[in-house]
Amino acid sequence: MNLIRKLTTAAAITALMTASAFAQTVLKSSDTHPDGYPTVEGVKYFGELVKERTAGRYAVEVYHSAQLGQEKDTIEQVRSGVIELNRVSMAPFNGTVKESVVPALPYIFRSEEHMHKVMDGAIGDQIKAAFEGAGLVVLAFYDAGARSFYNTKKPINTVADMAGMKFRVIQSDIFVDMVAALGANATPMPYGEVYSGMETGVIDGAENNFPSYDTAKHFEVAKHYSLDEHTILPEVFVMNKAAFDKLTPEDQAIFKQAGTDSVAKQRELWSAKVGESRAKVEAGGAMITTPEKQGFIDAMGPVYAKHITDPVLVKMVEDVKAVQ
Ligand code: GTR
Repeated sequence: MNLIRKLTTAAAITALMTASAFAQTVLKSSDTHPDGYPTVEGVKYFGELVKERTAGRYAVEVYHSAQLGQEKDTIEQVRSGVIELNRVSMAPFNGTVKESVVPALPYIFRSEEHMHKVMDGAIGDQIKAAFEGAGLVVLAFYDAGARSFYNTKKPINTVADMAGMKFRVIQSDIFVDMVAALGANATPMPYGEVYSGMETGVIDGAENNFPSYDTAKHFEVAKHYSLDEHTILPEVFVMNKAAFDKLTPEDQAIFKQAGTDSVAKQRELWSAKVGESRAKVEAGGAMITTPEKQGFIDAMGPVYAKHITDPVLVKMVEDVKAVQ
């Protein structure tokens, strides 16, 4: 009797374990960066929190290193539901979600603290609401520091040094027009093609933060990094809205909270990574210069004049500036 009871209990436990194992839903998330990069780790941390808080019913698998494709393609995948999650930059959404233009504007933020205040507050909520129109739920805004120009040819000290140079930019018209306003030429292309583009001379340079310049090994071919810090462009971690809507209200709250909780973790990893990458690229031969930044700021008038005409965006820009 005792033995039978023991066996039955063991069988019941096994059955339960099997059932819960089968009940687990694994959500796919994409990232262009390699394993260990702060955004990849931020999403992994989100996944751990979700797994813990749903008692293992949900788990997240991060396909890092562009395993699922380049950023623009993976945005299509998450919008159509082929994948449930995605961590990308804000800029490739500029043509789809008009409110995403504002944080991508050159010199809109005075500092990273200013950007945090904006994205963590009412304007951040306004941008989140706008993403729903594109079939996406924003789970987090992550840090990506400041983007600056780098190139294979020469140090850039003033706007005049930019004349006629050819830069790869992230896939957004704001960036194309920003480069034009500086007297240079912009070629939007996928991130994964930038290294060879610079190596073969198709482009003279690109623009990014230190961790990307480091981990994509761009510093190996483009030694001149000029700290013009034209954007403090946040990253965005999104979920397919239909997949989110299928969750129970309790699980939706868990996902949202895990997203919020992963921000602190990502920001902490990010600030450590910036210093680490800067040291690494300098050791690798990169020459970092601080250009005359005011000239870059003053050249941005046409970008604002062209892209900030919609009253909603005009108001948003004013609101961002008013955030202290
Ligand atoms: C990085 C960003 C990536 C990608 C890349 C790019 O800073 O983290 O998501 O957008 O820039 O320039 O394509």
